[in-house]
Amino acid sequence: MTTVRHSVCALDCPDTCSLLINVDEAGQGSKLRGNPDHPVTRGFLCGKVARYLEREYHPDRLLYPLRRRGPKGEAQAEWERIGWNEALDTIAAKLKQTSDEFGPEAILPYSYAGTMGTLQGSSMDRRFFHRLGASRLDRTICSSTGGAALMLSQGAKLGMEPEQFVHAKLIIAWGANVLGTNVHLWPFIVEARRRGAKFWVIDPVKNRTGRAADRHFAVNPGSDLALALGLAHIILKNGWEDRRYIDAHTAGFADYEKLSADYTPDRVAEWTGLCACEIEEIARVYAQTKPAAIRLNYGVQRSERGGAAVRAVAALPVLTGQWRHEGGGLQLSTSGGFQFNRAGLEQPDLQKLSPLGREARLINMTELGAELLERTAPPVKALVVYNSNPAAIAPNSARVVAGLKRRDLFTVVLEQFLTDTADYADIVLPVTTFLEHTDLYLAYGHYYLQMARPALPAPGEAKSNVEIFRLLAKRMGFREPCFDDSEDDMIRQALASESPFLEGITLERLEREHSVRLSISQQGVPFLPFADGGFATPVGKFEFGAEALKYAPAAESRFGSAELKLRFPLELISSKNDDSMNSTFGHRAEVDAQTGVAEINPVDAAARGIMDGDAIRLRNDRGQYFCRARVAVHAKPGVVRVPSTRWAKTAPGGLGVNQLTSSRLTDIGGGATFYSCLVEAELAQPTESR
Ligand SMILES: Nc1nc2c(c(=O)[nH]1)N[C@H]1C(S)=C(S)[C@@H](COP(=O)(O)OP(=O)(O)OC[C@H]3O[C@@H](n4cnc5c(=O)[nH]c(N)nc54)[C@H](O)[C@@H]3O)O[C@H]1N2
Ligand SMILES: Nc1nc2c(c(=O)[nH]1)N[C@H]1C(S)=C(S)[C@@H](COP(=O)(O)OP(=O)(O)OC[C@H]3O[C@@H](n4cnc5c(=O)[nH]c(N)nc54)[C@H](O)[C@@H]3O)O[C@H]1N2
Ligand code: SF4
Ligand SMILES: [Mo]
Repeated sequence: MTTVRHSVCALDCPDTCSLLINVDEAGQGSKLRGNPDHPVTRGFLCGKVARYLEREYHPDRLLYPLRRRGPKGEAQAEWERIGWNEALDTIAAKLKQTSDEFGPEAILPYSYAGTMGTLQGSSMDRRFFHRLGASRLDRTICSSTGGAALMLSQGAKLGMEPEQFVHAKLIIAWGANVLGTNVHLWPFIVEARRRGAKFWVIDPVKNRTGRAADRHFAVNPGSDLALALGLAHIILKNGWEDRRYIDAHTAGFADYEKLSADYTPDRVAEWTGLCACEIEEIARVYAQTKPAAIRLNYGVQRSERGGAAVRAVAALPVLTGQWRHEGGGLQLSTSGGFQFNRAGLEQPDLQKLSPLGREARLINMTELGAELLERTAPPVKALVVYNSNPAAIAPNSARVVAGLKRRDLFTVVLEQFLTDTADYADIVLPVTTFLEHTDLYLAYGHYYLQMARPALPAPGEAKSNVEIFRLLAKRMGFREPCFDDSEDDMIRQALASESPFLEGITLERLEREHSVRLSISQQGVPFLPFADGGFATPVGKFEFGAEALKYAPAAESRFGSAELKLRFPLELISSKNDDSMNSTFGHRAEVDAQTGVAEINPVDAAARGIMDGDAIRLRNDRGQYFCRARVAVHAKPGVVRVPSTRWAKTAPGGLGVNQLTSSRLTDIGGGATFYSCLVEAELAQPTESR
């Protein structure tokens, strides 16, 4: 008999879908689909996860612990299968030795959101590393800049509910590839349009979403700060602002008004590449259409002034009082609604019991290459990677790889597949997928909290991250009771929070209902986070923060360093591939085909003798990337777009696109600047794939 089980998609996506899967008596899964009863999933999945069972049952899934035999970095390295006892003993002995010899901070955990599960991502693992006294990781690779911006301006990472978008009469996707990266917002946009709403896109690239929009505004990369201030300039000049809302709920307005006075349409036109008339039009329509919604996504903050840009965009619904209306406001993230008891889950106080006896140093994950190659006192001598594939996805990857190749670095990788990073491991541990373990899920694109139980049995000897760190803790001799906690214990601890948003939500209720709307408003009443102020900054008001908002072009941009611009005249945007998820589907051949291209404008292609389909090379001082040219107007002149990312090992020469990107940090939040990157393109045959 086939039963239908519930699960949750754990991939790093705002939609956090509720899944249904058919499971037969032997535990074999079939027919994965979106839960029709979930208010945001609405019965469909994205293309990449609709086929997730292909990955689940893939012959290359890791099933047993492995020890390296060959040299580091060889994709075809010989691996020796070992037992769990031997693997865990080896790791524990090596971590002890490292800690004794160099101090515990010589150990570095490296993880991100390979699973968004709260337990598999930030519970037992954190306890383990805190108790060790290992270096702490500053998880900056994705959203820390935008997050810091929202915290400074709004005091909370809260935004519109997706359900409210249907009420908007104008929706602007601002650096947000909704159809590619957030497809469950789309039905709400479709419904809004059916009711007469306009849908506009602000993006240097006319991607899938831009092509489906009523209007597309091709801004220069990194110029959003200037654009947002330019819109404010026009709105204020015409008196279209909402004075009542500003007076009641904001701080620093006078300085902001003064600053925006400098951002005249003509100047902003120059910086953004839009014409002054377009800027005037956006300002007028946005200010005069109530309600208007902005879907801002993380594309905008991946450049040097990305934090200021997010703050300036977030100021627009405040300036115009859009927040007062159902269907008005902005969504960048909803994750601030999920106010778990983090201290209970992660137990940072365990650091006091470590040999260090204090809080450990913080290492920025975006700077992994330099950290592995240059850090001293102590150097990083042991690296434990899980939920991430830094050899492919971290910027300036030539440096990352050089670090991973160090023979004196002991590297453990917890993985489902032999990724680029696993190729540099000393020990690889096989882990479960989200279909195989228990977890608790927040979301960053809606307000439903979900729990999933294992729907399928773990294959081979795969174990979950939680289980592995629990076993390692025993091996290290850690006796604190928190290392005995079960998954259910930890879910209860996470929910034991003072937050009113979690009121009435228990493990038992999650078990029954699978998905529970946070207690953000009464049943049937829309959640309007800032309709009546309610900003959570120290002063309780929206902080315009004018002192931090002055526009300056990024060093690596068309208005940046003249010397660089001369040698590398094209701006590279290596934004998300529509049909994969970072490097997670790197084993799929079609992902290589999709990501192995560079979209280049006909003007730029012609100037270089490049024709559609030609083998080309993108290069700068950091590295090179071989791919095929797709000559198309999708990328505006001066911009090259590479859909990202893939496994580097299946790319020509074993070189991924992050050979080109820089590890320079953003203005706030210590974030990565993937989209501030200058390159040159030229005809070139790819070198052999390794
Ligand atoms: N299909 C798919 N979905 C995904 C992912 C994936 O890899 N594939 N990844 C997931 C992850 S980890 C994340 S963080 C989210 C990210 O979701 P998004 O933020 O939507 O994705 P990005 O591709 O980073 O950027 C969105 C858009 O920003 C544009 N952009 C780049 N620079 C600028 C700029 O300076 N100004 C403006 N206005 N726009 C700019 C890009 O051209 C791109 O179209 O998506 C998640 N969902
Ligand atoms: N050029 C360029 N680089 C980028 C970006 C870009 O847009 N352009 N985007 C950046 C962004 S926004 C992000 S978020 C990062 C994403 O980078 P990563 O967080 O590294 O994401 P993935 O590449 O998808 O790798 C996640 C890995 O986690 C593994 N995994 C999944 N579940 C589990 C589990 O339960 N346990 C363990 N141990 N492993 C698991 C998967 O098998 C997969 O190999 O990439 C960044 N890099
Ligand atoms: S990746 Fe996103 S859209 Fe696709 S199934 Fe998972 S949560 Fe849903
Ligand atoms: Mo991300």
